[in-house]
Amino acid sequence: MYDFQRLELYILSPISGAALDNQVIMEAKSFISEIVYALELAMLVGLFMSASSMESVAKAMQSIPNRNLDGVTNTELMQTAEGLSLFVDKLPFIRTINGYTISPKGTRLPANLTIGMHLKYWKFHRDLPASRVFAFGESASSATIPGPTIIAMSGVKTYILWENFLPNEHIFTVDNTLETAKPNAGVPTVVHLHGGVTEPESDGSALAWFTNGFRERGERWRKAVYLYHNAAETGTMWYHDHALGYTRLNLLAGLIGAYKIVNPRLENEFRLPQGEFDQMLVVMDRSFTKDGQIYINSTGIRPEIHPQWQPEYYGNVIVVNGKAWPYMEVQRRKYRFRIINASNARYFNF
Ligand SMILES: [Cu+2]
Repeated sequence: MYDFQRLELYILSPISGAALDNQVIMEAKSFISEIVYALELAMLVGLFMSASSMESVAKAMQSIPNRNLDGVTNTELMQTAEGLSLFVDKLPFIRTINGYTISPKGTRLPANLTIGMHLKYWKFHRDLPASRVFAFGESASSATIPGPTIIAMSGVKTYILWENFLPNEHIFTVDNTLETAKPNAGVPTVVHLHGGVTEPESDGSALAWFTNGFRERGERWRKAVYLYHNAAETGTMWYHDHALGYTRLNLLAGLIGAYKIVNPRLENEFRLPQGEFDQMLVVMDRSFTKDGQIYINSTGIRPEIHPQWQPEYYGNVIVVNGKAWPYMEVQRRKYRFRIINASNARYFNF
């Protein structure tokens, strides 16, 4: 637990000319130690939330009229959020998958990865029943929220077969009056690498969606195995679903994961923390019903036009690396934090 209010922000020089990279160093004093966080912002907009500012969010949420939202009230959602003790779950270190291989001679070579999208149950908090989610992973049992962090090597290609194992029915209400992907059955998905410099046929066009087993495909679908050139020198990015009309729901369900391009020469030059000290923080807000399910109001703000459409989503529980209000044990040394705001609409303050 740190008092993030005391963070100070310093801008270091960008490590490359690429617009994707801004190196930011934040210096923080905690009751344990003085630690330095390095934050790499990759086209990410938003600030991040402190433990102490969560109370003010809770108060602001309470001022929202307590409409009857398809049987679930804001009071119930707030009670669920307030019932969760802060800092009881340990911050998970998201599993990493290398997007490259190393030959016996030490040459870095392209890797072929297979990552699926699975329905599973996920514990967001010690005291919350498991929630139904959609999650990225190599199998349903290993799938996580967020999905595995892919570590790509600058200049070395990564091939990924993205597979859809999702059920016929979505876990949220789909508004079919909107312009959406319209398969006969199943949940349409397609993966976009946010911040990537990617060839069009691998870029996750909203119209390149596909359902379970590629049974149905959108008009822009071209191929199953996506190619990432990893042309940037370094970068912190994220991958997420991008299917037409489904993106907000599929991300809310959990189809989010981090992706970083590394360049050992540059990172060594700047002596940046590596391994467990190079920590990805994927931040997202979610509301939960008392039985632990992710909640989105499906009554629509203009139900006479679009019965389920909600333009934005604000949840009242802050989730980092898949756990609500986690804590992190740190050593007395430098850490690098790569913070991704994967919320729909919420911005964060330190
Ligand atoms: Cu994006």
